[in-house]
Amino acid sequence: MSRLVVVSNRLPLGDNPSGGLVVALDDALRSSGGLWIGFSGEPVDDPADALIDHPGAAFDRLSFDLSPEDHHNYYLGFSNSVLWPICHGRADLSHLDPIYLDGYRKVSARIARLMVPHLRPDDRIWVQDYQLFALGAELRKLGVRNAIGHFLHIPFPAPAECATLPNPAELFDWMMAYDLVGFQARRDLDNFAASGHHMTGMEQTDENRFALGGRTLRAEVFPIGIDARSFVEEARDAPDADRVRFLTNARLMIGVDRLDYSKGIPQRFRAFQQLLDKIPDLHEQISFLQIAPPTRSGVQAYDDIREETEHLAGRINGQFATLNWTPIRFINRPYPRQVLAGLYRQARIGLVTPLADGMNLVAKEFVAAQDPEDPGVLILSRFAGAVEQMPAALVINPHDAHETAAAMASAMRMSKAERKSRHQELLSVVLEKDVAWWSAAYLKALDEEAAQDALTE
Ligand code: GDG
Repeated sequence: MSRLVVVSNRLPLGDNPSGGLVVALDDALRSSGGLWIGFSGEPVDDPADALIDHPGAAFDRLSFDLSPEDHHNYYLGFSNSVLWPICHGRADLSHLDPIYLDGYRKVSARIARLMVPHLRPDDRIWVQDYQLFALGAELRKLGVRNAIGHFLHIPFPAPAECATLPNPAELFDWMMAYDLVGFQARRDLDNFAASGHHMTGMEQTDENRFALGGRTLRAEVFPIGIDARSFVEEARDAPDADRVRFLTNARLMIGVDRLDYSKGIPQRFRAFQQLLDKIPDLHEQISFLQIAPPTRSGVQAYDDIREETEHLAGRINGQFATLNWTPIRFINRPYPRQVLAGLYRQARIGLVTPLADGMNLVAKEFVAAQDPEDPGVLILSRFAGAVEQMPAALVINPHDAHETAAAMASAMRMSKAERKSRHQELLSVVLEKDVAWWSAAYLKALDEEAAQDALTE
């Protein structure tokens, strides 16, 4: 079997794999003997002009360094202050600075150059996410003819959003360098087709085939899953000591998100306020725990969202708290995975209300963690990619505080029979379409493209 080479922005360097994606790719890399390439993690003043080997894992790992300037322009700049906001429908938060785009192109070209000496002719290369859109094109420029695939973990922008990029046509040139492009949801594939046609005249020649400038591309939906079976066990075995304790009979409502403006945290705080305003009977009966570890500090929009959410939580607590009850616990710190699993299981409501999200793994983790005999209720935004697979959740528009508050109230009142039947439906998809299914389905499609290329050469 040919070797799998995974390239992602960050190289997982811990001894044990953690997180669904890392576990899945770890499995895939072990089974075909593989190589994972990614950023070493901290910018350095004098970056090595070669990839650095990290022995000690079941597969090979090579990292690249970034200078502080490259890290600023490519990662904080173009990746997280241009592509991230625009792909999440927040062009108003983007910073269009030509230095960022130059930095992105430069780093992509450098990674490609450093990779080439390590590649074998029959390697399959799988590039992850928006930080590396341009890598395939840079590898092609250097004569790499291997099968190269890309998977986008975040939403693909619709035409109106795409038009706010500084280089919409170049984005499609980058994409066309791949043999296979994977998206999280049907919505993203449709946006890709519409935006590509609008910006560049890209033609859709078949349901999953696109043509532009003499190149063809297969694009398809592969919804990412979680390591569901291990999550079920982790939740079942989570220590009792790590639970939330209440002085009243309150039920727990939980949200777990990176502190990011795409996750709709202020909107859900306002919906909770609406609930407490409208239904005083629920005072002391529901307590909202929001875990939101900060990310990407140094990007202004992230500092702003922290301030806004802290302010809102303080105001709501000030208005409604009693001696025995704090309506919102807002914690800006990460917790170990097993603690989260136990908290999900304890919760009556899982709140997943992003304004835009590629998939959202928390929705799937919450479902996997429930006790099937007495499950909690998932409230899910219609803007999470997960909604395409999980319509049995209570689906809401996160901009609508009234609708979200009504869903919270109905989850509190929902009969056990209805909770069980919704949960059964959700759990079956989470178990069936898990992360191993995702990587296997993607790699099978990439292999098919590689075989077809070999025939036409
Ligand atoms: C991107 C896309 C897509 C969160 N807090 C803690 C913690 N987490 C874990 C969650 C979950 C993961 O982080 C977050 O995954 P999401 O899918 O919710 O969101 P993004 O980070 O934005 O991920 C997204 C994903 O890529 C995969 O393709 O689904 O749409 O935006 O696993 O549990 N984990 C621990 N402590 C925390 O405090 N241990």
